[in-house]
Amino acid sequence: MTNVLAMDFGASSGRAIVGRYEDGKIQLDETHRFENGPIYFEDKLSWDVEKLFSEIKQGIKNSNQKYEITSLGIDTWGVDFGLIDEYGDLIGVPMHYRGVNTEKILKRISDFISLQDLYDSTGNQIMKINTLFQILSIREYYPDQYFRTRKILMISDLFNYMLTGKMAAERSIASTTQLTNPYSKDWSKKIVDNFNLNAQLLPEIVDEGNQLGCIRKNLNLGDIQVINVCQHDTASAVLSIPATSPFLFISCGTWSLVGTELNHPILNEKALKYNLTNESGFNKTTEFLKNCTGLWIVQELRRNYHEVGIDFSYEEITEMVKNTKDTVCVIDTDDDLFNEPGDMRQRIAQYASDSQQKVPTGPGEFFKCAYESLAQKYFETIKEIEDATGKTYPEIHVVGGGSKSKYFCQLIANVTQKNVLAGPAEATAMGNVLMQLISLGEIKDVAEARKIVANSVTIESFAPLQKSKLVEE
Ligand code: LFR
Repeated sequence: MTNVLAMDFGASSGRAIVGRYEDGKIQLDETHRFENGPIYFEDKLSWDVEKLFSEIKQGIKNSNQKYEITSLGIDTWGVDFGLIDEYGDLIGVPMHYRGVNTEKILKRISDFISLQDLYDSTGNQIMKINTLFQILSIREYYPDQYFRTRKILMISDLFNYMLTGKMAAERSIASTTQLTNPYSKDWSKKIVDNFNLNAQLLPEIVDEGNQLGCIRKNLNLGDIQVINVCQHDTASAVLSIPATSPFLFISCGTWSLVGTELNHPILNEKALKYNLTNESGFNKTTEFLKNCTGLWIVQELRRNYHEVGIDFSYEEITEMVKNTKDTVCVIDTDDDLFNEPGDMRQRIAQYASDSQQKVPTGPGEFFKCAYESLAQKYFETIKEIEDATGKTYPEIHVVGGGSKSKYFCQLIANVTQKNVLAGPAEATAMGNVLMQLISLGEIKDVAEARKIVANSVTIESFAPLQKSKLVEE
């Protein structure tokens, strides 16, 4: 039996999960869970790096107490990073993308490069949270910090550095920066030059599976190898999809990443028009996808009710939604209005009245509006992906937390009129574990890894109800 540790940083919580591999199957065991909400630092939403690093150490200790751990990998969401000074220390506190203010910088991008050229050079969907725009804002508003910087490390690379003392940029997380070339998947010289950035700030890119080094002895955490897994959570999630032929996926957590896996990027006019992104997956595959808002709105609604003393479980939410027979308004879940933390009921109400729709009343209607609007967004995005790739796909793999809701999976199947295959729910942790096992030589390659997932978890299938039947309902 081989035990490896996946540290997964999600939007509300971080977790230490041990993957136990034996007899062609993987079992996951959560050994530590902690809050990962942003903190306010000098009025800016930020990463609580010191606290999170002690949670990583706690996660390693708990896991070591239960099992003999061979290696460790860290994954996080994309785009956020820390700045390292000439002494190897972190400058200030890394900003959290939900609080960044890059609007003014974005308006001036065309002074440096046309949007078309920016897209062609990086393949990335233009989003105001992208690392490139965050770096440019720091240079503009905090020049003292920018000019003291010697290296820029994405958050998962930063934690790896704190554990091992080694700096590197893992390829999949680097591909979320809008600073990499979509073909070579290395740093884009063109972008670095156009924006007058210092190329020395960007660490060497390493492939997933690279063994970065052992945890520093003085941390007293044992002899554990740190492996560069697919450190972008989405890339780890896609790696775990037990598909054997081309497929669509929805990696459904706080964000919903709706896309397909290709062996080349797509940079045609349609891809630009639809704002689809090309990011790097395992073995330099391309994840051709759209970053859509995901369960974020549902999570915020839950938090809104919690604040007034009402705690809804997901089961209760599903019941309420099913019992809400009236049609509800449809919102554009990607509208900027819903980006930041806040009262989603008030924002949904505003959206509904601005768009001359019926304003929801009561929790059932608010939650139903969120779920139905998400499913509608997936449907539209899938049409865009099929149009840009020129292919149609009969099935969608839904992975991540959202795959646990039978109601939601059935709704997605009905709205998209495609079969939904749900699971694994712990896709990110599973992908993280798989990459470590591949690196350690325990699993041959990704094809074998995906078979192991199929052996290890139950994949539930949802066939769409025919459109005519849906109308009758
Ligand atoms: C999902 C994700 C997306 C990325 C977004 C922000 O967790 O990593 O792929 O675009 O978070 O970084």
